[in-house]
Order: sequence, then structure tokens, then C-alpha cells
Amino acid sequence: MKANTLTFIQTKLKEELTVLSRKPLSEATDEELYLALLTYVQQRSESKKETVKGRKLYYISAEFLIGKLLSNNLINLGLYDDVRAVLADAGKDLAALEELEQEPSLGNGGLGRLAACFLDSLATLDLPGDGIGLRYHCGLFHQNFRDNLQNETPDYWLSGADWAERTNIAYPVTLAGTTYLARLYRLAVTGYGGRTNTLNLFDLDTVDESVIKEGISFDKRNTPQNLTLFLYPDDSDDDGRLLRIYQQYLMVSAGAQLILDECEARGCNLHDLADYAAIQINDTHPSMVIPELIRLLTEKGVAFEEAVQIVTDTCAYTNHTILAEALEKWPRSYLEQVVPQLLPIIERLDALARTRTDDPKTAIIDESGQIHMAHMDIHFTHSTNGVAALHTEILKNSELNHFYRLYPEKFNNKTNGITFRRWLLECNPKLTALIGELIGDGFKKDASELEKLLAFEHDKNVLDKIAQIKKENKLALSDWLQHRQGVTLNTDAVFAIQSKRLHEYKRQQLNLLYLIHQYFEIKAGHLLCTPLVSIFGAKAAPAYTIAKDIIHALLTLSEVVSADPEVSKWLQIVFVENYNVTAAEKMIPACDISEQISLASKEASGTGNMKFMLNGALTLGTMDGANVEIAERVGGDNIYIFGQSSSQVIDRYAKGDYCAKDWYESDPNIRRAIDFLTGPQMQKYGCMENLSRLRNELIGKDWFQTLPDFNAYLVRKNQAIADYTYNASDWNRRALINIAKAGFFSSDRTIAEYNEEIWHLG
Ligand code: 26V
Repeated sequence: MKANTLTFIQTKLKEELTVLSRKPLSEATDEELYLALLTYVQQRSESKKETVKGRKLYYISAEFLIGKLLSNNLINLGLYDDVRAVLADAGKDLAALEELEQEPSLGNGGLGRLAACFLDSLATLDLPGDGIGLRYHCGLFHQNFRDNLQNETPDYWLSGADWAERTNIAYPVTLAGTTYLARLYRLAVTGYGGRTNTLNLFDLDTVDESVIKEGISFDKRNTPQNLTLFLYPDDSDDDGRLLRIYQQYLMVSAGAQLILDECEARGCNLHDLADYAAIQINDTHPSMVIPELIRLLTEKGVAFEEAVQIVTDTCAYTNHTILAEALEKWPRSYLEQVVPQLLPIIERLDALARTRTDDPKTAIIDESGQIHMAHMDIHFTHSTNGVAALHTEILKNSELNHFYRLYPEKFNNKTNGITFRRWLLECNPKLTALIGELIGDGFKKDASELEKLLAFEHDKNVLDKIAQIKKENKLALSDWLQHRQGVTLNTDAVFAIQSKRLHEYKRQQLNLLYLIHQYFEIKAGHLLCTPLVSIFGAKAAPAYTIAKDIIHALLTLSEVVSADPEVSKWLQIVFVENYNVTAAEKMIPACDISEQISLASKEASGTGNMKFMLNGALTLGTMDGANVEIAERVGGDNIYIFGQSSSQVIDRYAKGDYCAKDWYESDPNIRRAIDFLTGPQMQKYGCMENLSRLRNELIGKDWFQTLPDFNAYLVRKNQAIADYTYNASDWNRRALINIAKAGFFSSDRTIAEYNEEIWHLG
């Protein structure tokens, strides 16, 4: 049987290669082999498409951070080991082929990666669920560091082989009075042993990368050529904000037309749309799908009131943040300019909402003419969910309390999850193999089976193997970094990793202050008990000045430390350039301490926290987002919790009595660390403008309350390092408990909950 499969794959690859290059396997170049494999995988995925009978999900999202596709698809189709064997037989290396693939640049952070994990789980659970998004040509920018500053360049990820298929389907979309054709591209989404679904991505044929000038700048008014160039174009001016509306409307209008087309082709008469389609609105970027669907339905003869009901029954909304500045609201004049066809509908929705309540806090159009997208979502969808238990409670009790009182039945929680296929099977094959030997392969489909690992809690042999795998993963990360940025890591050290978007609420600056503190301690002869490698991965939004200053401070500190042999023996600070899914897959399996140190109440969920846990890292974190649920599952002994609670933080904001300067003045350690930012060592490698701006921000504002949590963080982190050093076997036991308890955080569980409580698919 096995030999047969191998011969079959061999024959298929030979066939593809003959078409491509007329060469035998052993003589084909890596590029030719990559293309042959791509075609083969596409054929195999195609054969797993299924016709849809009942309700089908459309997950609309501005981001799909899908990562590289070759290995993922090979694993999901059950071909990975066989293809690797066939290639090895011909003297070829699958890993080298993977290097050729460009990572699709279609997302920014957790929200986009969540969408990708959800697509994987939908297909794996054999549920009909497609994505709808945009085909950005350069996606999010490519990050590199120059003079210790973040520098942005376009990420030309489409220059390589393209997994998406260009179709002949295009929908007319009218923007500011001009009609454009939104071209559909389709990308196959394979499930692990399940079906194949589709990620639908829209684009304009006229978009032209050559209009990009210096860095990532371009003429923001040249709509036909710039519309899908970048994800999140700079919105610090009117033109940038208008461009975001152009993008959003292109996505939802083409998406809505696609949905109606597909449903009608399946026999839907539009009055029964909700029996054919469930639409999940991923944060507020796709919110205009609500008035757009109403517009299309009424154009097709459905009465307005009925169209509103149909759309409400079809759509559901997920909130991913409680930060007020991230809840989108657009001036009415913007929508008048770009989508005047939606304005009368939004006005009627606003009027309708006002018949349900006279609370001005729930208005869609407020008294200053701002249109609140989240408000439209909550009024005119049947479900609003948060993404972790604490987050949902905060939405219900404070941020969206006015809505909760109006529609208690609409609010529900769906704690996020991650796909174990990418975040264990693909990124950590050694740990996967060990788990398989210990408890069998059932966990790959049913993550709760990981609990069986608890039987090995006291098995020294197993614990040693876990430690050995971690060590090998550290070596692999070090090799990869050496190749990529010329850095070799001290793999005998404890690895603490903080990788996530750069944002003040996530508090990379707290980690920065800790590292400065350690610099002083080492200089004073108070050594750490084991050397520490502190690794960061993060992109800062190009217009987010303080975030970029934090990157600058970390890069500068890294140089100060590495230039000082006294300190560099004990401390290494590494910032991984251009953090993306590919980088995460290398970093996460090598981590000992997972840094999840956001200000309690601010991180909606976090999903990196789940990935690190699954790969055997212990969390050092605040009681925020899904950290709370991780703590609940692993128990207090197997996690390092510190800092203020969310209710303390919320109270402090309510009182408005936080004064950073008092903390700076009264705590000598804090003062010493903050003043170091502009001291002579940092001045040698850094830029005073950036460093003093950051120092002033920390003393004068510190909006995310870094300073009150500083000492608790210091104590907990040093406790973790001491435990790691002096009680290694117990550390490994606790790593095993973290892995064993990670099952709940599988996105298969999350998707099953969405399906049971919101979507009712199939
Ligand atoms: C967006 C923006 C854009 C403008 C500048 C400030 C700002 C701040 C936050 C955001 C967040 C957008 C939504 C988002 O990505 N939320 C993340 O969603 C993840 C998946 O649910 C969740 O795990 C993260 O906690 C949450 O931050």
C-alpha cells in the first residue's frame, strides 16, 4: 500500500514535470519541482470540493494571514511524508522548496491569523465555509531595520508562484460615481482530512505596482491603480481614510454580489437568504456589507423592512477590540463622497434603531455626523460576540453595556482558538512525533486527547525528551536567524519571546524597562541565574510614532548590550526582522517563557499565548484576554501571573487618577531605567529625538500603566528564570502540563461552538 502511494505520487510529479520542463525528477530545478507540486496539490484539493446543500458560511474579513501554503496543504491532504520521501529519493529536499515560497502578505496580526485558523478548521470539520477578502498586491509592508529604526518597503509577495486562480468572474462596484470591475480570485483551503473550501479574494485588473514611489508611498487619489496595493494604507490624512472606505466597499459589494449569485444558483429566492447563507463580519472593516446587502435586495424587489430582517437573520458580528480608537467611525461626508448609494440606507437604519431606543450612545449616526460601524453591526445582526470570556464580560458590562441592555440575547462569547495543524504538526514536527508515540495520533483531530499526556507527568524519560526537543528547536531558530540576519543565539540560555503587533497596550515597553534594569544589575555584579535571550518580533504601524520609538529603543539597547562583553555573556536581545507567520513558526517552538504582558482589560484575547503554550512554553502574563482561561486550565502553579487585575485597571481609568510621574519619582529602579533611555550608552547608538520622546511619554503619560506593574513583572520574571535554572525537571513537567491542557484552544473547538450557536451550517 505504502509503496503504491509513493509510486503514484512519483508518477504524478513526473507527469507535471514533463509538462513543465521535460526533465526527470532528479534533474529538475527546485523552482520546477515547486511548480509541479503546486499543480499536483491543486488537483488533489480540487477533488475534495463538495456541493453545498444547506446553509453556507461566508467569513468576510479585511485580513487572512494564511502563511505559506505548500507544507500546510501537503499535511492537510495527508501527503507530506510521502512527498518528502519521493523527493529525498531523487536527492531533493522539501524544506528547500518551501524556502522558495513567498508568504502571502494578506494580514497584520491576530485578527487575520484567526481568520486563517478558522478557514482551516471549517474545512477540517467538513463544514461549508468560504472566506471573502481582498487580494492586496503588497499587503502589509515588509519591515527591515536601518540605523536601529523600522524601515518599510513594499512586500512584492505576488512575484512568486501564485496559489490563487484568476477567474472570469467580475462584479461591477460603483465608487464615487465610477464603476469598477472587481475580479474574483479563488484560493483552495484544504482541511485536515476534511473537505476543500474557498478563499475568495477580489482585486481590480488596473492596479499597478509601479505607482509606488519612495518606500511605501503612492498617490492615494489614483483609485484604479492603487485600490488593492496595500493592507491598511496610512490613514493619517483624508485621502488615506477615503482609500480605506474604497477598499472596504469593494470587498463587501463584490462579496455580497457573490453571495447572492451563489445562493440564487442553489435555488434561493432571496426571501429565504438566511436559509442559504450565514455571514460573519470580522470586526468592523466589512460592516458596510449590511447596507449593501439591503441595497441589493431592495433593488431586486424585496421591501426595505423585509430586507432589513433578512440581513439581520443572515449576519453576525465579532468584536476584536475594546480600544475606542480602533472602533471605526467615519464622517458622514466620507461616505457621501465614496458610497452615496449607501447613505439613504444607513439613514433609514439609524432612524429604525432610534425607534428601538432613545439612548444617544447607541446611535448609528451621532450628533456630530459620525457613522459608528460597530453600532450598525449590533443593531442589524443577530449575534455579537467577544473573543475571550473576560473580553465578552467587559463588552457586556462596560464598553457595550448600552447595547447589552437593549439586546442581551445577542451577546455571546466565543473564545478564540488556533489550528493545531499549523501550530503544532507543521511548526514542531519533533514534538508532534513524540506526542504521537505517547498517546497515538487521535489528538490531531480531537485536541482534547492531549490530556492523555498527563499520564507522563512524572516520567523522567518523557520530560527529558521534551527538553531535548526544545533545545533542538532553539538550535534550529539560531541557524535560521544566522542565515537571515547574521545573529547566532546562545542556545544554552533561557528564551523569553514577545512576538505580536507593536502597540503600547501590549507593553513591549515594559519588557524594555525590565531589560534595562537587568543591564544595571549585571553591571553591578548581580547576575541572572542563567543567561537570558530576549527575542522580539513586531511590526509598528507606519504612522504610529511611539510604537516605532519603542522598536528603536529595543534595537538600540540590543546594540548597547552586545557591545559590552560583561553584559552580553548574560543577556542577548534580538529583534527578528519582518515578523510574520513564517518567522512565528520558527520562534514559537523554541520558546521557554511566553510574554503576554498587556495591560489587563486591553487584550481582547491573544492567540500567540495559545501557540506558545501548545509548544511547551510557560506563560508570563497578566490576567488579560485568554490568559485568564489558560490560567484556569493549567492552574496557578503552571503559569506566571502578575500585575493589576482588569477591574483595578478599569477603576483607575474611571477615577482618572493615574500619575506616571509619581511612580517615576518614587521608585529608584523605575527612574534609573527610564533615565537610561536618554543616557550616554543609548546616545552612542540611538537617536535622541526618538529616545527622549519615549522617555517623556513614559513619565508624562504612560496611558497603559506600565509603571505600576513594573515591580510585579520584575519579580515574576526572575522567579520564572530561577525555576527554569534550579528546577529543570519540574519546569519540563510544567511544560508538559501546558501542552496537555492546550486542547481547549484548538480552533476546531471554537468553530464547533460558532456553528452550534450562531451559524447552523450544512
Ligand atoms: C487596530 C488598530 C488600528 C488603528 C490603530 C490602533 C489599533 C488598535 C487595535 C487594533 C485591533 C484591530 C483588531 C484586532 O486585531 N484585534 C485582535 O484580534 C485578535 C483575534 O481575535 C485577538 O486575539 C487580539 O487580542 C486582538 O487585539
